[in-house]
Amino acid sequence: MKAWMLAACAVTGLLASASAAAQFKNAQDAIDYRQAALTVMGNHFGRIGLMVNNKVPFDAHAVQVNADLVATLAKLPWAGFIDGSDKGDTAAKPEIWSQPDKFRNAALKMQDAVGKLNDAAKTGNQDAIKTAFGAAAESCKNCHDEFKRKH
Ligand code: ASC
Repeated sequence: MKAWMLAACAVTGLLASASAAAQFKNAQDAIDYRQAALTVMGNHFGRIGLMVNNKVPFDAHAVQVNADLVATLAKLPWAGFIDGSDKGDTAAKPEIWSQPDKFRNAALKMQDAVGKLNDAAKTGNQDAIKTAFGAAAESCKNCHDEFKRKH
């Protein structure tokens, strides 16, 4: 990628985050948004899980479609963790806001893991998909263990 492209992406990223809070009516709206994003992402991740765990027949094309969706959807939830949205109908722990670097790192790890799952999906190699799926699931679990309250 050319340097100017990276710069353009960085600026777009900054604008996306700068406008995030203004995009929500209130804290609950932001909570609803991030939960919706995580629900849809989990649904498509789960479809791959069914194949990886031999609950439904392996279909390389279905893995590709779902892994590509997951990689895109994984970018979404973070804009919903706005200041003040620790209060409301949420399982988000206060550590998300008191340890933002740690939370950001966990979020980036997940995005890296689902990016690798998407790479593996493109090869169609079942073993590579299985390994990458396991690592991605682990990144979900790690973040939930640290930052999501158990009901
Ligand atoms: C899913 C899903 C999660 C993760 C997690 C992996 O399919 O909805 O939250 O996987 O259970 O440990």
